[in-house]
Amino acid sequence: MYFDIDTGFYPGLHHGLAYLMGSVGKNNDIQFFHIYKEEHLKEVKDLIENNSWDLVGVSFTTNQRKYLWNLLETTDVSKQLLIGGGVHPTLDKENTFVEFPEFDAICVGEGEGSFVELCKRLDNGSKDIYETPSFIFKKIDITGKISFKVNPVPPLVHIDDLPFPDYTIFDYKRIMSDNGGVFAMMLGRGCPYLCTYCASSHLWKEYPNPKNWVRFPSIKRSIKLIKKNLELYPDARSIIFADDVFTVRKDWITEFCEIYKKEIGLPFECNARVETINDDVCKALKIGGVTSIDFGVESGSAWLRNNIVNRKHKNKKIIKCFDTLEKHSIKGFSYNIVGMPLETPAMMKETYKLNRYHLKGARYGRAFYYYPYPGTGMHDLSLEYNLLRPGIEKFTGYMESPSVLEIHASHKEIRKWYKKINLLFTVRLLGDKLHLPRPISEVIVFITQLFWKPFAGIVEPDKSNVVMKKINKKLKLFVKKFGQSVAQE
Ligand code: B12
Repeated sequence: MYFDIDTGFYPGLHHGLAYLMGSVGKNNDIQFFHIYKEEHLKEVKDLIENNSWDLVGVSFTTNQRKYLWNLLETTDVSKQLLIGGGVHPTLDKENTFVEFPEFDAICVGEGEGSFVELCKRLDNGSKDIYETPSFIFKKIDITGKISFKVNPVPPLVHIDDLPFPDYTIFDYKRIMSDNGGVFAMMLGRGCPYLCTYCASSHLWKEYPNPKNWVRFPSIKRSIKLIKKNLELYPDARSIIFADDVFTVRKDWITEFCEIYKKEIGLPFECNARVETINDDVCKALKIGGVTSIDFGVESGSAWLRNNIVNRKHKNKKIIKCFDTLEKHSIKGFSYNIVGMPLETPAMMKETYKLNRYHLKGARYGRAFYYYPYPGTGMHDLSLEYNLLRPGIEKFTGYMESPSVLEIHASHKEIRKWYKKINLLFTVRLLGDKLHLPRPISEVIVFITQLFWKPFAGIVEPDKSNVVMKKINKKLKLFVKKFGQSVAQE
C-alpha cells in the first residue's frame, strides 16, 4: 500500500516502489494499492480483512501518518504480518513501533533484496523469517513482553545490479496524461550534501558502505531504462529526472547528455545544487535538451543557511548560478522554506528579496512551510529548544501551516512571506506562459506585490474560503492547459 493522500503531488509515481515491485516480479501473488483518496481507505480495509495474505506492506512518509492511523483505527490487521517501509520508518524506527503498535516489522533503508528475501522465506514456510536482513521484527512472548530482533542492513548495491523498476503498478497512463505527458523517472540515488531539514542527508547512515550512497547507473543502463520506460508511454513529451542532484558528477552528466540527445531526444527537467552549475555543465545540459532545473534556494539569509540549514555558500553563488542559467536560456526554478526554527521575519524578507530582485531568472518556484522530519538535524534542534507546535504530526505536508511555535516569528508573518513568495512565482510563471516581455511581467509583479493580499488570496486560498479555492482551481487548470499548448509548440 502506497500512502499518497493530499500531498500536493497527487497522483504521483513512487520510484522506490516501482523498484521494489520490479524486484518482486510479476509472477508473484502481490497486489499493489495506490492510496491517493480517503475513500481508498475503506477499500483497503475490506481487502485486508477479507483476504488471507501472508503480509501487508505499507510505504509511508512522515506526513502520511494521519491516514495510516485512520486506517489502522478501524482495520483488523492481526491476521497478517504488517510491515512498514520507506523514509519515515527508516529514520524513526523506535517511534514507529510506538506510534503504530500494529506493526510486526519495519524495513530499514532500501528494500529490493530484503523484501524479496522475506517473501521467499514466507513462501518456503521458513522458520527464520525473523533473520531477514534489513528488517527489525517485533516479538511478543507469552508473558506479553516485547523484544526486537534487529537484523543488519546489507551494503548498498550498484544501481546497474538492480532489476528495472516497474511503473505499470501505477495507473501510469492516467497519471502521466494528467501531468501533461511528463514521465518522471529516477536514474541514480543519493545526495552528497548534508542539509539539516532533509532526510536524504541521514539515510546513508544505515549502511555498512555509506561512502557508496551517491550512485549513478552506467550511461548504457540509463539509456536502456529510459527506452524501456518510454515503451510504456510512447506519448511522453518530456521527462523529469527526479534524482536528488542530477548534476553531482560533471563527467557523468556531460557524457549522459550527449548520448541522451542522440538516443532519446526528449526535453527534460531535473534537480540540481547551485554549486554544481557552471558554463560547461549548462552547455552539456543544453545539448541534452534541458528546459528547466529545480534548485533548493531555501533561504535568502546567509546566516540561516550557514548556521541552521548547513548550506555553506554565499548569496553571490546562488545569484551567479541563476545568471549562468539565464545566459544559456535554461529556466531556473527556486524552492524556498519559510518558518524554519530560529528564523525571524527579517530573514524571510531576505528570502523574498533575493528571489524578487536578484534572481530574475527564477521564473518559477515556491515557498514551503518548514516541516520537521524525524531523524534530521533541524528536527533535533527544534525538539531541543522546544520550538514545535503541538499537533503537527497530523500535518499532511509542507504546504499546510507553519510547524514552529510563535517564538521567532508569528504565524501571521510566516504566512505573509509564504504567500508573497508564492504569488511572485505564480505571476512570473503566468507571464512566461503568456509570452509577456520580462519588463511587463515585472510590472505585474510590482502591482500584485503592492496589493498582495487579494491576489495572494487567489494563489494561496485559505482552506475555509470556498470561492477563492474555486478560482484557484480554475487558475491552476489554465496554467496547466496553457503549459501544455506551449510545450506542444
Ligand atoms: C523523488 C522524490 C519525490 C517525488 C516522487 C516520490 C517518490 N518517493 O518517488 C515526488 C515529487 C512525487 C515527492 C513527493 C513528496 N515528497 Co519526496 N522525495 C523524493 C526524493 C528526492 C527521492 C525519493 C526516492 O525515489 N528515493 C530512492 C528510492 C529507491 O528510495 P525510497 O523511496 O526510500 O524506497 C526504498 C525504501 O524506502 C524501501 N521501501 C519504501 N517503501 C517500502 C515499503 C515496504 C513494505 C518495504 C519492505 C520497503 C519499502 O524500498 C524502496 C526501494 O529500495 C526523496 C529524497 C530521498 N533521497 O529519499 C524525497 C522525500 C522522500 N520526499 C519527502 C517529502 C516530504 C515529500 C512529500 C510529503 C512532499 C509534501 N507534499 O509535503 C511528498 C509525499 C509523497 C508521498 N506520498 O510519499 C521527504 C520525506 C521525509 C519524510 N520523513 O517523510 C524526502 C525524504 C525529502 C526530504 N525533504 O527529506 N517526492
